[in-house]
Amino acid sequence: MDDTLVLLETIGRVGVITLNRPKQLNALNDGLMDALGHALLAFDADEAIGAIIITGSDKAFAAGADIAAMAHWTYMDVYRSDFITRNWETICQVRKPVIAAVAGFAMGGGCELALACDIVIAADNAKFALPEITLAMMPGAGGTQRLPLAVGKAKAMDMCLSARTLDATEADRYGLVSRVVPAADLRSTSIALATAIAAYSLPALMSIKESIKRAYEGSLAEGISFERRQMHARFASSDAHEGMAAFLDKRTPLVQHR
Ligand code: DAK
Repeated sequence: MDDTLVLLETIGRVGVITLNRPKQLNALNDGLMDALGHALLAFDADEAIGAIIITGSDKAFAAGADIAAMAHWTYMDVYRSDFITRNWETICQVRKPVIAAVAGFAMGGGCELALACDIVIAADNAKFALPEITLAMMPGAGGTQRLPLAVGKAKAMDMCLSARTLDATEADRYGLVSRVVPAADLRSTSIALATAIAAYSLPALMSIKESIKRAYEGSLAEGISFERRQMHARFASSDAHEGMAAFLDKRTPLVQHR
């Protein structure tokens, strides 16, 4: 495992995980998701940790799944390897509170990662989108299920079907984030919040988290399973391969509706 892909800090009872692929705007690939999952499980198992923060850089929380990695995958590749399910959802096993501290771009899989966290603190420069449709792809890490729960069907449809980007203020108004802070205060606010949470009784925190998740996750598993297979099928689409190739070539995709 490449342990440079996430940076780890312990601040009192708070574990901080910083996504660290700056040149790719923290685009999420298997290596990064393996490292993130490993770090999450380690902090979750650590008796001295009461809350966890996931953050990125000033410019990007994460700009989505790594398009360069996915561009040549086929349906058989992603179906047989169970892409995403295999190693991207470790965060769902974490019992301690997880805070996403988001500055800059939270696009695609990055937005989905934030949605999978328990609390989202947004810097005032944060941007949220599920722009997979521009690649003839679709959200595949829970976005079509968790986004409507967060913002409602109408806003979720708007974001997923039109690739609309929300700024931090809109994301706050729609309920996608918990609060917005000046970018310069993102780290200190997130650490202060995590520290306050981590001072409370851990079993009580875990019980509350588990109960709130129960409020909506009953049907979520089924929805995500359905979404995953739909997303895998995107790799059978020539438009999707053209969309990803066009992004990498920095040109407009030629959409043929196939
Ligand atoms: N993947 C790979 N590289 C990326 C990337 C990405 N998602 N986003 C940015 N980069 C790279 C760029 O290619 C560029 O690399 P170089 O050209 O320097 O080598 C570098 O990061 C800097 O990006 P830009 O030059 O584009 O920076 P800008 O500030 O001009 O623009 C941007 C920032 C975030 C607006 C832009 O980079 C952008 O539009 N990025 C793509 C955003 C996007 O479409 N994200 C969604 C990706 S699809 C699945 C589950 C989940 C998913 C898929 C499948 N399954 C269950 C199967 C999720 C899919 C997605 O997330």
